Amino acid sequence: MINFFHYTHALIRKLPDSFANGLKQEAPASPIQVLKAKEQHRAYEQFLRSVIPAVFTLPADEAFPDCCFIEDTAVVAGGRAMITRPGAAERRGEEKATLTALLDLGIRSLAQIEAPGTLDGGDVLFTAREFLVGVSKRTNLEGIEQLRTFFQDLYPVFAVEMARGLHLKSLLSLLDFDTFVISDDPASQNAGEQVKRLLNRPIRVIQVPDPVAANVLRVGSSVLVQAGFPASEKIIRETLSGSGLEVTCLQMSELIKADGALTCCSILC
Ligand code: CIR
Repeated sequence: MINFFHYTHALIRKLPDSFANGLKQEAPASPIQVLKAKEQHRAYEQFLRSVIPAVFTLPADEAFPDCCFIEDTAVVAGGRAMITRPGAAERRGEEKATLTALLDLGIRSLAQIEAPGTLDGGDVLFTAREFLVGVSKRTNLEGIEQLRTFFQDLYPVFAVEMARGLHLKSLLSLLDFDTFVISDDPASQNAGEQVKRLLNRPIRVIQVPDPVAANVLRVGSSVLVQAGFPASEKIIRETLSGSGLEVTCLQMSELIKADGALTCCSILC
């Protein structure tokens, strides 16, 4: 438990030239600037390299504009990997490169979500004790059942109904053991209420005003937060004050336009 956030390996995948053609819930207010997106993604990679000993960068595949959102292609925990079957048909196939990379990392206990199951890694929040999995447009009950079966001897799986939002981790994320971040958005609050009911132990829920800021990435003693949301950043900094955890802010404006969050650009194990 004590080492939970101290990952030794990370997988990331380059941001492709075709990035602007990726899936979006809504057309962004201004067009995606791909070169800027690449810079932002490189800064993310640099951050990971500063806190994780072994970071492996997979090449982009131009046929998959969303391929940099590698989190959606596998769930890795307890030395095992569940390769996903992404909920968006356009993204099916991205997971093949992740499978090869995880085999190269020496992970031998692998399974794959089979049709009609679908599951995106962005819907899977691992707390070190259990999985919380969003039932979303991308992840269905069949996919969740397959995840549950694969990990049944290690971790329980709890399904969280999502009123709205792309992925569960766009509604809430983990700041520390038993400390979750949610936003003022009703869908995020609803997810937070369900998590409180599902987990039979006291948890702390921190609320921030900006929906995008509900997705933080905790690695070791660092917490990565979205730059550009000062009110949310202040709350997170105040929460962490005196904890020994260090906040790093990254500007990810171009990835946000493609519904990308901070957790979605890596698989950590
Ligand atoms: C998609 O719609 O699939 C991508 N444009 C964004 C995926 C973001 N993934 C994540 O937050 N886990």
